[in-house]
This record gives sequence, structure tokens and C-alpha cells, in this order.
Amino acid sequence: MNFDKAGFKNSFINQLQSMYGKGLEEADLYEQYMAFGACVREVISQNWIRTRQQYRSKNEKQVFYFSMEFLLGKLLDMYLIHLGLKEPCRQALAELGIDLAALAEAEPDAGLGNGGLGRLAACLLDSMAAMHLPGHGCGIRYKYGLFEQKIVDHHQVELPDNWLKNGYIWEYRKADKTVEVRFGGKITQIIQPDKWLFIHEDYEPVLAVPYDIPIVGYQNRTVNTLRLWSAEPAAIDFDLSSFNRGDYSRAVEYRHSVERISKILYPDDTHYEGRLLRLKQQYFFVSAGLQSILRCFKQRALPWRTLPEKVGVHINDTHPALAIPELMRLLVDEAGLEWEEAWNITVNTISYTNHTTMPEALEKWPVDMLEKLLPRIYLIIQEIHERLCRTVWDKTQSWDAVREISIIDDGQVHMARLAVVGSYSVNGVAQIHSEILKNHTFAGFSRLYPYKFNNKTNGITHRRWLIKSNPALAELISRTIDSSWIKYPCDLIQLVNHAQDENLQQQLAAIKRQNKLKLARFISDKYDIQVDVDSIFDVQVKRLHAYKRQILNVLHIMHLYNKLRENPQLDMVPRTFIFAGKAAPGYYIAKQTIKLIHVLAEKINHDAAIQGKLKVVFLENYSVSLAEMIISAADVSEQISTASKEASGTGNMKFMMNGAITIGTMDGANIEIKQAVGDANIVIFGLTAKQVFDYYHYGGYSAWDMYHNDPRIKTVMEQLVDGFFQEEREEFRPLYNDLLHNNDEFFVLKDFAAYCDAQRVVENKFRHRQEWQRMAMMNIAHSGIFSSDRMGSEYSVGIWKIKPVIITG
Ligand code: GPQ
Repeated sequence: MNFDKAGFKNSFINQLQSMYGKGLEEADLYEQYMAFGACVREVISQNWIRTRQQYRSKNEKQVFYFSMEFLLGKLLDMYLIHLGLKEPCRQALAELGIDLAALAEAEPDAGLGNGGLGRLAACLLDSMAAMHLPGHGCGIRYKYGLFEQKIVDHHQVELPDNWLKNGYIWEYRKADKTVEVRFGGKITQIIQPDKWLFIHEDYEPVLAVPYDIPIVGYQNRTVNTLRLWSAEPAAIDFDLSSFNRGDYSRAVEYRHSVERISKILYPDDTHYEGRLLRLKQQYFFVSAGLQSILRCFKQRALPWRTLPEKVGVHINDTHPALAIPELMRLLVDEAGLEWEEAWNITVNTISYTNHTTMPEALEKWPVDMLEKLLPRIYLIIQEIHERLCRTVWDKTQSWDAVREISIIDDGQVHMARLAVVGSYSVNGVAQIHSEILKNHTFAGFSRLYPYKFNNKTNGITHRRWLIKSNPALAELISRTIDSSWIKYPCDLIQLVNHAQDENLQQQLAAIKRQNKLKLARFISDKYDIQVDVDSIFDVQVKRLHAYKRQILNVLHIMHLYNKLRENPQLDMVPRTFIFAGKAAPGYYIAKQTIKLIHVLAEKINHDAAIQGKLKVVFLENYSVSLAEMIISAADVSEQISTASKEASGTGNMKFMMNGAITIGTMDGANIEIKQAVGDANIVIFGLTAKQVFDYYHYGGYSAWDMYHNDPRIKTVMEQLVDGFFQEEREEFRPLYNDLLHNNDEFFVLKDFAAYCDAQRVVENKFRHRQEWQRMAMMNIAHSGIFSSDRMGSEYSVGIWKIKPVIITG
């Protein structure tokens, strides 16, 4: 793109003047950022309009990715990289005395997601735009994103994330595209000679107002759309009628209840909560999204049966599964189709990704709640359920078989079952996970519909997780193998030919050292903890969860510390253990784990006897931006979930792409990472999924046996409760009980010895610096298949059948 520097500087100054009435010197950093953002918006808008026009005229199929979460992070830098304007803008701003990096920092992180699932949605959108694929996002414009985490006296405290408070420069309110969503009320069925009519009355109307965010493709003119819906009170006359009846408080209550719908993101990750408000959120954005898609489809005057040829609706886990009955409602009640035809269209339009097999995360809604909030939707679910049960009964004559697939069971609606029945494709997010879905979670369904089940291993966008977050490494790679890998990340494999190159190894080491220095400075400034950049940066950053086993990491650190106290002269490579991650506010054990990490850090970091060989750091408020800094500085990537529990993991991929070595279990995508890099370039330990299943199934595991037979375990376990930490002696009793009295559901103690051994292997590998750099290079070289470009094209070819649309301009 041609860049007119003088023109750019001019329009920047003009924006500052018109937005804030201020000159350059008067404007603060945030105002400068907003004005600069406004300039970037202008550039984006042109291609955005073009993209929409050409999608319309080419008439190709488009996909809409429905997700409760989109964890975008900061966008300015990504936009500039994608527009090819980063360097010219940096220079132009520098001439005005402005530091682009500081401006970019001023942007709030769009934290509209909890973790992996929301970030995956963001990576996928990025890849679709990069590959000219007509794919858009549909979600909720939460007023408050995921809570801000503060640590006060070693405790997690949650603060609201008021990310929109100063205005968000990347969103476009599209008031003219508003639709109405209806809750509650009653359904009257009118039986006419040839069909049934369902009349919905006394419902509560809610306006869904879309805010669009542009998703800019990598140097290719494509600009797709992320449409986020905001809830607003409807129709003034509804309001007024209440006022007229003198019912002022009812009118105010109505406004509040509407505004609540898009107010907060639920902060639970893989722990579902059967709250009415959550159900409202789900129906709200699903109904709004489908209405706007169908409105657009109707304008094309095509027959309804062609909908699946033009539109794909993908549901990101079951949170948007009400799309199935809602699409049925729109086709049957609003468009007047027969049930069978509508069902065909619906099933062929919707596809579903499952992200977990953990029972406590599988969504179930109480029948009463659903029926009351969404009476017509409930009737439709009942009909789907009855037809399905009949089919299975006719096939099997077995009540067990019927029970296994029942959508409505035990007074609850099983959303995953609804999602499987109502979609043409069901995929897991890593090979092992997809196998578990087929053979365990959805065994009954996979006999019924074997053709629906498939795997799409997750991926991450190398544009954010390498080019943006580790620019020095990206440049080194391009100098070494040229820059084709940016377009074709699998070209990174060429690095294999250079893995032995000592000079390159040294450069790689130097870049890692710089990134570690930056992180060390951040840690020093923020926490006044001095860490040794020549130590191993051993990192576990992710949501706090028992199955992710941060506690295993902690127990190992305690064990190392015990060894060092016994023998301060112990020959060990110094280590810095870095943690970050949020605990769901109501998840007591996770919060206690955060506390334990802090207490342990305090003790270790202040113990002069161990001569700084061990440091423990917890970085608060983990976010996309923090992840970018931490991951590029990591030597070791901790991926230590109990085998079978982590559907895929995506952090594991980000680390390998940045040259960290994985210590991990045979779980999720770790298995595929191991296949890719080879056994010599990863450190694997612990139980396999099969062993875990066998223990659950046949029993035979005793945590107390581990305790009694391994003195290391006994020591660290007792230290949790014997006052070793000078905390309240009983403080960590619940953690202790979880592991011993509740028999250690996640096999922490069972895997402890193997984990210690694996950590020794890691240490020994690190001692051989050259060998370590070679391993790092091999990890980077094999990370191309974990780019979300590969994932996006697999979804496009294997599930959606969509083709690239090249935008011309
Ligand atoms: N995941 Cl069900 C979430 O982040 N949130 C959720 O609610 C569910 C799953 C994760 C999952 O735990 C990871 O293993 C995956 O890598 C990630 O989704 C993306 O598929």
C-alpha cells in the first residue's frame, strides 16, 4: 500500500483537533491513541465496504461462527501489520515525537472471553480473513469483559473490567440493523386445516443492536466482520404503557433487566452454571444473529432449501446450541415451511465443535426454566426430542439406547445432545479428544450418525503469536528461510535444515535472552523481584483448574526447595517458575492454589540460603497482552494436565512456536506436538488416557499409597498442613484433603515421581546449550501445522465447503 507520510501526519493532527479540540502537545496518550485509531479506521473502512459488496455480488457461501466468547486482545498492532503500515506509521509518528509502541499499549484488551475457547474464536477469525475466506463472527458485546485480577494479601480479588469506559475505537454501531428478540409470554396454538400456527403473546421484547468490528486480512484487502450484539430496551410504547399505568418501577425494572443481558461475561471456564441470565444471553445473541442472517438471505430471493448452500452457522461449543430450535422457529413459524423441510435445512446449515468432555462442563438446562423463558423454543426442542427417541426406539427397541441419546432427560435439556442431533458435523479439537467424543461421550450418537463425527485439531495465528509478539524471532526466521512462511506457515519446516547451524543457534539464544530480559524488567518493576535471565524460565500460564494441575508444578517446586535446603551446594541449573492465570470467582480450590503459589514464592524468594537458585513469580491479571510477553520469553512450557482431560490446549502451540520446550502429558494436542517434533524434542511423562480411564473404571488407585511409599510426597504433603508456610496451619487443608482424603481425582500424586524425573531430563537438556537451541529450533520448525490457517482451511474444506473470495480493489 502506498503510504503518504505527510498526508498521514496531517490527518492524525486533524483527528486530534476534531475529536478532542486539542493540539498535539495538549493531547494525552489515550487521546493520541484514539485519534490515531480513527485514521486507521478510515483505511480499513474502504476495504470493508468493498469486501461486503463483493461477497454479495459473488454470491458464494459465507460462514458465521457463533460464540459466546471472542478473546481478541489488542488490535492496533495487528491491524497495522495486516495493512502493511506498521513501519511507515511508526516512522511518521516518531517524527511527531510519538512512540507507536506506547500508543498501542494504551488500547484496552478486548477481554471478551475466559481462555482457550474464546481465544480460539479470535485466532480462527484472523485466519479466515488472511485466507480470503468469507467467515464472520457473531457474539455478545459485553459491557464488562473477564474480571481484572488483583492479588491482595496473596488472595485473588476480582475487579470489573470496564473496557468500554473511554469508548472503543474499533467498533461501529449499526443501529439500522437492530432486531427484536422475545422472551417469556405464552404460546397459543391455532389449528388450521392444513397447518398449525403458533401465536406468541405477552412476551418481553428486547432490542439487539449490533456493533461491528472489522477483521482485517493479512495484506490482502479482505475485511470480514465480527458482529457483537448489545441489548437495549425495546419499543418506547411498551415502556410508555407501563408509565401510563403509573407503573414506573416496572418500567425501570424492565430497562434494568434488559441491560443486564449484555452486561457481563460469565467468568466460569469449563464449569457450567445453570443461571437464567446466562440462558437469556445465549438465546439473545443466537436469535439476533440468525434473524440478521436470514434477513440478508431473504433479500436474495432464493428458495429456502438453498440456505445451506449459501450460509453456514457454526456453534462454538453448546453455548449457542439454541441456534438449532431458533432456526427451526424462524423457518416454520415465520417462513411457513413444513417441519421436515425446515429440519433438513437446519441440520444442513449448522455444525458444532465440542471443547470438553468433562461432565461438569456439559450444559444442561432445567425444563421449567427453558419452558418459561422460551416457550416456543421449548416446544420445538420437545418435538426434536420425540422424533429422535422414536427413531432410536424403532431401530433398537432398547430403552437404554433411547435414554443414552435423550435430549430431555431427568427434567433437563441436554444441550450437547441437541447440538449433535441438530447439526451435520460434530468435531473435537485434537485427535485424542475427537476419539473420546466418538467412543465415550457420544458413543450412542456415533452409532446413529457415524458420518457426522470428525476431528479438527486446534491452531493459533502465527501473525499474533509470532510476528507481533516476537518480531525479532520472526525476522530471524525470514532472514534464514525467506519470508514465505508468513503466507504458508508450514514452510517453517525449512528451519530443520538450519537446526544444526551454530551461528543461527546463537542468534536464537540471543533473541530469547532479550525477551527474557524484557520480562525480567517487567517483573522487577512491578513486583520488585529480581530474576536471573540465565535461569530456566519455566512457565505455566492458563486458567487455574484442578485438571490442569498447577498443584503438581507447585509440589515439585516444594520438593526442589527441600532438596536445596538440605544441600545448598546442590548442583542445579537455576530456575524461575512463572505462573499466571485467573481462577473462577467461586472456585475455592483454584483460589487456594493461587494463594499457595504466593506463599511459596514469598518463602523461596526471600530465602538467602538457596542463593537465588530458585525463584517463583505469579504475574497477576493474565490476559492476551501479558501472554504475548510471557510466552516469547519462555524456555519451558508446562502442559501437565491429567491425560484425557485437556481437550486440546492452544497455549502448548504458542510456546512451541516461540521455541520453548514442552514438558507435558499425553493429552490433547501435546500428543500431536510430540508426533511433529519427535521424541527427542519434547519431554513427555505420566499416565496415559487409557490408564486414567482404567483407574476410573476398575479402581485400584490409592493416593495414600503414593504418600506412604514416596518420602518426597509425604514431606511436601505434610508441609501443606504443618505450619511450614507460617500461614494459618489449616489454610491449605482443603488442598491436602483433595489430594489425600478425596483420593486425588486428577492423579497428581500418581504422576509426581514421573514428573520429577521429567524435570530432571529438562534440566540436563538445558545444560547442553547448543543442543537446547537445536531443540528450540526444531519446535519452531514444526509449529507450522499448528497455525490456525491450517485449522481454518480444514474447517472450510472438510465442514463448511466454502471457497476463498479474492477481494479486488
Ligand atoms: N475450553 Cl468447554 C475453554 O477454554 N472453555 C470452555 O468452556 C471449554 C473448553 C478450552 C479447552 O479446555 C481447551 O483444551 C481447548 O484447547 C480450548 O477450549 C479450545 O478448543
